[in-house]
Amino acid sequence: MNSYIGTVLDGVKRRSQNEPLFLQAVEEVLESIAPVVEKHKEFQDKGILERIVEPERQIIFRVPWQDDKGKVHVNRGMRVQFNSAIGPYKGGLRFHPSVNLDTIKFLGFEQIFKNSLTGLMMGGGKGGSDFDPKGKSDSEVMRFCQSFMTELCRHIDADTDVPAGDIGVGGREIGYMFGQYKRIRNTFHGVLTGKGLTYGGSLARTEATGYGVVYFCQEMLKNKKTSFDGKTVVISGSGNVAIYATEKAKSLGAKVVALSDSNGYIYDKDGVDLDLVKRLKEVERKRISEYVKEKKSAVYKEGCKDIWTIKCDIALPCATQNELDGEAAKTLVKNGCQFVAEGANMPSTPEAVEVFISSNISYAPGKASNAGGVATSGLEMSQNSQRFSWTFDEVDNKLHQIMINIYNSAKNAAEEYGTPGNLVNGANIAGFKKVATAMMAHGLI
Ligand code: NDP
Ligand code: 2IT
Repeated sequence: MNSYIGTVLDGVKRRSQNEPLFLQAVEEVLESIAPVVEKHKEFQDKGILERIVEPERQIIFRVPWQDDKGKVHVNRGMRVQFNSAIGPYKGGLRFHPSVNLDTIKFLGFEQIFKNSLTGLMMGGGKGGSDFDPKGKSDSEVMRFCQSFMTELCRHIDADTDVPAGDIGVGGREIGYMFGQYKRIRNTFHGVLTGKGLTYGGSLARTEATGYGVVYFCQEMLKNKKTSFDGKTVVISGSGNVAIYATEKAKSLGAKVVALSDSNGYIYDKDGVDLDLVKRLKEVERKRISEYVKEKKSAVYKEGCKDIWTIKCDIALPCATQNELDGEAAKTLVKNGCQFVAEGANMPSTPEAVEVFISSNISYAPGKASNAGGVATSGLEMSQNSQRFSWTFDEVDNKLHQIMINIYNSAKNAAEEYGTPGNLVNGANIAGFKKVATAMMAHGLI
């Protein structure tokens, strides 16, 4: 390993011993960018790597709220403003009981390079809370969101830091948080993305991450002179990303046979009934197991990991980090899977990534293939600044072109730096170069 990178990594290990996810994300990026660092000695002279692995600012705060019975609860809220070299901090908010600073730091770090790849002016940030929206009433979710924003609103602004959704944060939560921001700050501007269409949201933002994953995968398929048509697809998760990846894959002629949640997965040999999934998950907020009660052709299995044992041509992990391990990757490859594009952030463990790369299948890391969500958030910001809104097709066409551009940037960077076909290296290198160049221009800050 390059000695500069080795030293920086040792520093991160020393300071972040209790942050395994953050370390995992940093390790992958630093390994990938070694050839760039070799070529640009000035990055070492100016301490670019030491700076890029340290957030510019971390905000951690108390979020007190009352449930419907009047009982007081306290959750922890946080926002990591990681890097603003190329634009205002931008990235989602995650509400899930597993959330801690490690989670938010890994997501914020990934976001720096993802946002850079989109070609838009967005820095990297992420936030969230260990609040669990599952099983809570609308009023409880509203009170939590209002309390969360009462503190967060001091730290964000349309030109400073623009949060959006992630796991556990969708249109409902964004609406409550926007309302509270507007009330306290007395300004109506695009401080959040993923807003409702009646108050500044963008058409196609709901669909964007899932559609974007499929657009990216379409480029991988084209590169191998094939297409989605007639392919069997397995998608993990059944949330926002999974649902719209399913929709787009189906519209291109693929058959999506499986979806999951954290309890288990469904297998429908006839192809999943998306209208039913949307009703169960988006409207009724039920578990995916309910699907088999209404669809007799399908089976439900407890435990989400085994979804990767289903034979498929294309796998799209769209649930959460480290959901696909080395064993699962080997099984997928053994069963003939040729394409893996990540909708989730860091869903494949390092061992799984190694299996995909060494077996020469086409593999896209999340920071490239799931960038369509944040890219369309960037388009929402543009529309808000213009006080204007574009049609669904205008936004969708821009999203599609951005995904093609990201694919080409990653592919070309991988070739230029000596690892053709390795989109992990390509995405990290292409994302890093722009941010590093901007940091150089800004001097030591
Ligand atoms: P949602 O909350 O809409 O859905 C999350 C899905 O993943 C649910 O099916 C959930 O199941 C499942 N899931 C969550 N945690 C776990 C877990 N620990 N084990 C197994 N399954 C789990 O979130 P999104 O669809 O928005 O996000 C999914 C992934 O995509 C995340 O990694 C997110 O960071 C990433 N992403 C999202 C973007 C967006 O625009 N929304 C943009 C780019 C990336 P359950 O209901 O049981 O919890
Ligand atoms: O991981 C991600 O890119 C997101 N959750 C979307 C972030 C955004 O600002 O739209």
